[in-house]
Amino acid sequence: MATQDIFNAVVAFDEAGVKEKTQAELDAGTDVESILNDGLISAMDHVGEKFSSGELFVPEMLMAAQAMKGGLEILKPLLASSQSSSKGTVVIGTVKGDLHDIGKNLVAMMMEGAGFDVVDLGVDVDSEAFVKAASDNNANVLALSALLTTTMPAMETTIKALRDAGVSIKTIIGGAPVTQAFADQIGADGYSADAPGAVKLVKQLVA
Ligand code: B12
Repeated sequence: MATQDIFNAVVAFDEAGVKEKTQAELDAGTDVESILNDGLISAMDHVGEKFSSGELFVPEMLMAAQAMKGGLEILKPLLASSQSSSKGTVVIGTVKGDLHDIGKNLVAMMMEGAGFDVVDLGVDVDSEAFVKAASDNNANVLALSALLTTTMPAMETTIKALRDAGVSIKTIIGGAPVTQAFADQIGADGYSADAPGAVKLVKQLVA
């Protein structure tokens, strides 16, 4: 099975190999969904499981995600035209006052890898911008990241702003200082401590 070669290249953090094998597979006539699901996404699921069990760490997850992105770049135009692959839309960003984006980027990459459309608003995003993007994109989930205890209150402000604006959307939060208890306290729909967990959470919320 040649999609196994793509899987193996992602797991080996070999971005050039992923690109080359993805293109070769397309040229050979393999359908886009098989390349995405059996090659790229299953490899990221595998990496996520290894991370959860403590066999791989954040740098390896980032390298795998980067390698996978190489394949996604090649598939993206074809996926956009088929329109059947999107599992939903996620708006993501780091909250107002906070410039940390490594974890947020990792969550965004893994969401893309899992087949979601991701609208990444970047860092230092105020609640008005989150509300506008959630509404404009008719998004299913809003994902908020914060790495500073001083910026965590901006998550609550954003969730309140969504309610006040009457935008119906699931909210998830994360980042090193964030906890499930805090998520419960501010009325977020979900919390995860890591990127693979964030993907699982979103899959449950949009199911
Ligand atoms: C790298 C870093 C920086 C870099 C950020 C670069 C960048 N482009 O992101 C720079 C140097 C810019 C920086 C600046 C500052 N930092 Co800093 N920084 C860090 C550091 C060392 C690593 C963060 C990181 O990237 N971790 C790796 C990623 C992969 O992990 P992660 O972000 O936690 O993300 C994972 C999960 O949390 C989760 N996740 C993340 N987001 C989301 C979102 C959702 C929805 C979900 C479900 C899950 C999820 O999934 C991710 C992947 O598994 C941390 C220490 C630490 N160990 O956390 C301090 C740390 C966060 N920084 C800290 C501080 C104090 C600052 C500064 C105030 C320092 C200063 N005096 O200027 C400034 C603030 C700037 C600002 N306004 O934001 C403190 C925060 C203390 C606190 N409790 O508030 C920390 C904890 C360091 C410390 N021990 O004191 N920092």
